[in-house]
Amino acid sequence: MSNESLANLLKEERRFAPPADLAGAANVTAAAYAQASEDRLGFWAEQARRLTWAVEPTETLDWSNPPFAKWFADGKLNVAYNCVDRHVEAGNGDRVAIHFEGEPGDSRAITYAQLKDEVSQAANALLELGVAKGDRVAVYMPMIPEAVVAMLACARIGAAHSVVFGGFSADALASRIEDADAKLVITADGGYRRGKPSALKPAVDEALTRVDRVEKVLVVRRTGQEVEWTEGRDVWWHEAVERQSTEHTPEAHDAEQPLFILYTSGTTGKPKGILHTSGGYLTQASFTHNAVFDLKPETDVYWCTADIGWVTGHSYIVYGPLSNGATQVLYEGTPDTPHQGRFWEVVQKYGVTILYTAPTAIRTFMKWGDDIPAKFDLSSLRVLGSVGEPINPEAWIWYREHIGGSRCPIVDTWWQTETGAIMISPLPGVTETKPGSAQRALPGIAATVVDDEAREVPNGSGGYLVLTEPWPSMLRTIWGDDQRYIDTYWSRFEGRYFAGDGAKKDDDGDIWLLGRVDDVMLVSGHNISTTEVESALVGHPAVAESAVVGATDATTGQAIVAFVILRGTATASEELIAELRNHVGKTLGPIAKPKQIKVVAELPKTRSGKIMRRLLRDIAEGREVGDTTTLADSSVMNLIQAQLPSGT
Ligand code: 6R9
Repeated sequence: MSNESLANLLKEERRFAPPADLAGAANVTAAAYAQASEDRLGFWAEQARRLTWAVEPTETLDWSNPPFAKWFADGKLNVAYNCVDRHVEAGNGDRVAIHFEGEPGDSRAITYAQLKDEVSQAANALLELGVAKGDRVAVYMPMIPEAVVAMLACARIGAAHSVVFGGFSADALASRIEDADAKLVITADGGYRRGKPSALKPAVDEALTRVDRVEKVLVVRRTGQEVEWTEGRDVWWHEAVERQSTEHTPEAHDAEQPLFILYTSGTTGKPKGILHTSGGYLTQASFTHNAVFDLKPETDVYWCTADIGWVTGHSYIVYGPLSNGATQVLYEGTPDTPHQGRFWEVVQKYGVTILYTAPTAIRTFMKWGDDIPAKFDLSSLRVLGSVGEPINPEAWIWYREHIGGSRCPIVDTWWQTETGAIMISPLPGVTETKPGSAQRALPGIAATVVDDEAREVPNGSGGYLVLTEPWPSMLRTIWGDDQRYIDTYWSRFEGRYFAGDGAKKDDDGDIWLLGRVDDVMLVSGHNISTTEVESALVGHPAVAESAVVGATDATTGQAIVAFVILRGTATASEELIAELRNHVGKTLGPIAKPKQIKVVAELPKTRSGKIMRRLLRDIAEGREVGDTTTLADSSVMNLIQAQLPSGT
């Protein structure tokens, strides 16, 4: 994206100042940037004191063996104690930790005192089942409170959890169980999805025909559906956990005790087991959740719509919010069951004040129509967050107007499984926001954009996003493969962390994310980002969503092929396609005009809502479609192919 002719892409001029009342009472002010830039390690040492340590750390960062970091290494703490017990000890045991809303409409409120009892019981049960400190436990669960309890119980006893998306296949589950060498699997009979029970246990049974180190399977009864039972191996949660004592003394673990492994979906090759540890991870999860969402634990009702199988669920459902004593909503199901207003009904029911969701969801709501959220009372909302992909400016504006009542600041948060916590984001009481930009590295974080030769690019230019200093919640390695950790993240640019994302700095030095560098297109010698063409398309009133890929082309090297989903009111026609091509040409310049535009009903997405462009490239280039195991819905590819005339 070094090309001059594209330097003015995404000319987005709209600006939104933080609301005065929020700015006046914000948890974190502009002073934090200055403080952290003067003394970055001192700043993080201070943030670590948000937590309760059994042994206070005296050392902040050990970077003597880069890229292997140790943070707060001589400190000791218990992560579960920090997320649960200490709030009870501080007199907040009666505060609701989790408002659980099941898809069928069943609900349950769990206070911090109850959560403490349940986590303690689960910890006792894990110990009884033979799990010890240092072991790994696989968690394959629906979005129910027991999933949170299971993760915290592991943390409490010092076993690392490896959460695998409930939607992944037996194959994907087996390879992750094997790679982490998990001893126990925690699962459920099933969960509710799209109005019916969806089984989980059969995938575990099948996975365990392929791996032999798993000793026990702990099964939560959620749907009551029939399950196969392996005597001696399978244990019901309600039998093993509920009879345990509610007393369990949390042991103080080292700050660098492994907390969890989470596999990144990885578009190619073997999935990478990203390893996170305890003290640094919790420090940054807690700090960022407090700073970016401006959480006031006494009054806010927070809701992150992610699945716990995604890193967003780990850091912003479990560890960030609970370490901060938040009251939050946990929703089991899909946004359109039993109706397309389900999310807004939940916001209204619980008086949600902070909502954190993904661009893919926002674009879906746009497609469903403005009239749906308009039927609900959303006036409790005060901060809106976005994560997972670049948010197109038009989706950002829609989110602000139709969900945020044109009053809530939007925080577009850039981070990764590997970074563990938010890295680049506006602060809601400080930043004048720009639709489509994550803007600025948080206090204590160092990020920039470099060119091919690792030179920092000037404002107004694009290149590769890099992180230039270690940060507390950084991944410590790839589980079992230190060399791959070095090769993947620390070898492209000497001494810097290569995130794999393209980015641009605007004239103010604010950062705009442009998508994965593997997705960047090269058309007649020009680098063009998929994100920018997609945003131009979504900027047209007929388009709800789009995915753009570069397909091999004899004359131009790559040609831009766009897949679009139309808004409810629009119909496909040759005139519309021509109009969309011209619209992109006008917005971005003629070079960015898609050669082909294909109208489709769905796009292939991962469970966390990321578009899998690799699969669309296969279609655009007329190849057999590649590995679809991490797709949320594998039938989508057939649907797309069936919709397109053959040979296109
Ligand atoms: C948290 C999470 C990481 C990749 C990342 C980038 C994309 C996430 C983004 C964003 C633009 C944002 N991404 N947030 N791109 N703006 N606000 O998503 O982790 O699943 O590991 O994905 O997601 O491409 O590199 P993970």
